[in-house]
Amino acid sequence: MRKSALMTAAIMLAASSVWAAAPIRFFELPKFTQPPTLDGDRNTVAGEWAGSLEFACSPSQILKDGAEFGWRDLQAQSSEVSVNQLVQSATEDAAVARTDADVKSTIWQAWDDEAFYYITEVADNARDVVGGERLESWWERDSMSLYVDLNNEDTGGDTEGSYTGLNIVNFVAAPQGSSPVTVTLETTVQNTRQATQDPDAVEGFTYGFRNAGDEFGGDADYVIEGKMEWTAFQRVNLNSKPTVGTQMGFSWLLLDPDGDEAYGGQIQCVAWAGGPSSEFANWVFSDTKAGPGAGTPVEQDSWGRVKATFAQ
Ligand SMILES: [Ca+2]
Ligand SMILES: [Ca+2]
Ligand SMILES: [Ca+2]
Repeated sequence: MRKSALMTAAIMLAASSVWAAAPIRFFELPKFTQPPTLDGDRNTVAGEWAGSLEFACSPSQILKDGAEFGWRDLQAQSSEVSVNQLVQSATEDAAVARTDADVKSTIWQAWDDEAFYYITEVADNARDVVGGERLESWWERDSMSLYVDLNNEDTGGDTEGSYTGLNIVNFVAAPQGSSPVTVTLETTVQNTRQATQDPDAVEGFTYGFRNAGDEFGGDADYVIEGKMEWTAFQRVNLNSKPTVGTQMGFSWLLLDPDGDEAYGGQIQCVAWAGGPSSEFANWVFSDTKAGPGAGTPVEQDSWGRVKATFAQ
């Protein structure tokens, strides 16, 4: 499994002002030789997710991010590319809250001509998928959200509550369809975030869930193995299916309430999701193989090849 070697190859675009700029990072997104089985098992067949793009999404990773890319606010654990916004829940020890013992995960990603895929293995001390002020309040449930700038427009984020082309897909840490709120799609309509769980709107967004007990070091661990079809994104604002060389902006949000009545904390991973999508990380779609038979992961020369081919 490739430990996102490109992390270290992140390029820091020179800031044109005296203000620090978030580093603009590019990550090669390998292409599946065969799609995964969405069952919450990362090895349904040998090498199912081999060679895919891998990120740690955890409080300790944010400390590493801060050390590597700098801090916006050290005390608040806000690095230039990620932020720990976990909270101490009522039943949670202060020594546990906001640490890897509260929540930590690893995310693997790849694509093919039909869809984008990811699997995340999450260690959690308490699973909470109950509640939500509104049906679409996915931030009140253990879940994973992908923020994606489908056309790489770098305009989609939230600066003052005004959005342009932001899309979010949330999968809840419970079997798909076990409640009406397990899949939420948020899109932008007239500069406003609009959420839907309508079955027609979320068709093509599917996932498998597995209760993993203490498998990853927590007490209420779980796996989400998801698929997002390009045709589903084309119903939103994706101009065309990606091909080799396509770039898309992205960020991950790991939500972690632990019995909280309302918002219970989150981690923004790899890039800030709350800011403008120009701060998102970028996938560069590649024909490097992922999945069974992917063989030896491409190592240090991959960045040079991608950069030479696709550098802006
Ligand atoms: Ca699987
Ligand atoms: Ca937790
Ligand atoms: Ca939790």
